[in-house]
Amino acid sequence: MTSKLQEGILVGCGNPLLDISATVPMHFLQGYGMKEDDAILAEERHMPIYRELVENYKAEYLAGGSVQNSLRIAQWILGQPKVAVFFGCVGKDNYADILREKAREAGVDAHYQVSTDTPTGTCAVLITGTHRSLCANLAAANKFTIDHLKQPANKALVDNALYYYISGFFLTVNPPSIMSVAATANAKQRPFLMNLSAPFISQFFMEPLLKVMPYVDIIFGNEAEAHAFATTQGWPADADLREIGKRLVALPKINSARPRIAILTQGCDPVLLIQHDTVQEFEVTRLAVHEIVDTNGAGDAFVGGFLSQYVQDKSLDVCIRCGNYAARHIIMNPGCTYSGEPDFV
Ligand code: 26A
Repeated sequence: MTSKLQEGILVGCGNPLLDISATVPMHFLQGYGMKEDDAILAEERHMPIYRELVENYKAEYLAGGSVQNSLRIAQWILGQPKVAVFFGCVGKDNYADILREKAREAGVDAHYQVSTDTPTGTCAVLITGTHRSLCANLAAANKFTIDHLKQPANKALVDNALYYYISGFFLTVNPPSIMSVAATANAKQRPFLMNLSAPFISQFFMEPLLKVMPYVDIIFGNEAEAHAFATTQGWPADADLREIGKRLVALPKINSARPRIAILTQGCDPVLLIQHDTVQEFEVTRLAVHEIVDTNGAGDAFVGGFLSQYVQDKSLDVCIRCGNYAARHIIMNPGCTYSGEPDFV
């Protein structure tokens, strides 16, 4: 438990998704043209996956959606409800009720837009050993509109926050909302944090990503996402993660008084913190294979742990240590869920 923070100090926008998670054989992935440790948007040909997981693979239902995961984890560590506010769009159905309840239990102040004609989004989580592959059917999540953020009560929440976090995933849904939150953050000189989220975001949504990048104070990503960004930008093919990080922080920035920071994770290899042209490494304590339940949500949990300290104005090394702590915990639990009380010190 921490000292009292302002309610709603942290605002996030994203896709509220219910995860449908199961362990599957490799041929199941291959049958759908999917790769291990990837994340994609569902196309028509992927639609049977969800029913198959439930009928043939004893699927579990878990609260998901990348930003909402991060905020739930931040709340778990903070132990004070309603520090984090979440915006996203759900349907009017049982899945939305589950997400709402899980957000509430965690202490996240979720303000969902509700689509009456589209079901709540789902994400198939295909577990193969220590890998996970995600296939999101955004459904109602894709119906989010900027009007929701313009409603007076929600606008007040955005205006009053001191920290903002939006995933790259949300670029597939509503770039104008992202630009509007980024502009608010910039006008008030408050940090705006973003995530590269998945290789396909850099591959197919580079244009809106580059539009928002000048507003991004902290960019998160893993090695595959950073490499996808570098490749799409045409950066040298032999650029390693350190070099990519340095180039990410050097991209144009509106508020040049606060230089961009990049934080790049690489599974059980050290986390890289890149500021200016310096790179610092943070060791990750490696889990034994038998301790791993699944790696779904590990990246989100890292960000959640980071945010829980960042909103308390802790130093970056404490933030990153807490990110590693949270990711480790989530890997030892199904999906992006936690058990017991946090014991981060
Ligand atoms: C736009 N896409 C593809 C997505 C997602 C997503 N969250 C938002 N948008 N694809 C997968 N996820 C979520 O990522 C978490 C693991 O990092 C899943 O719901 C899962 O909980």
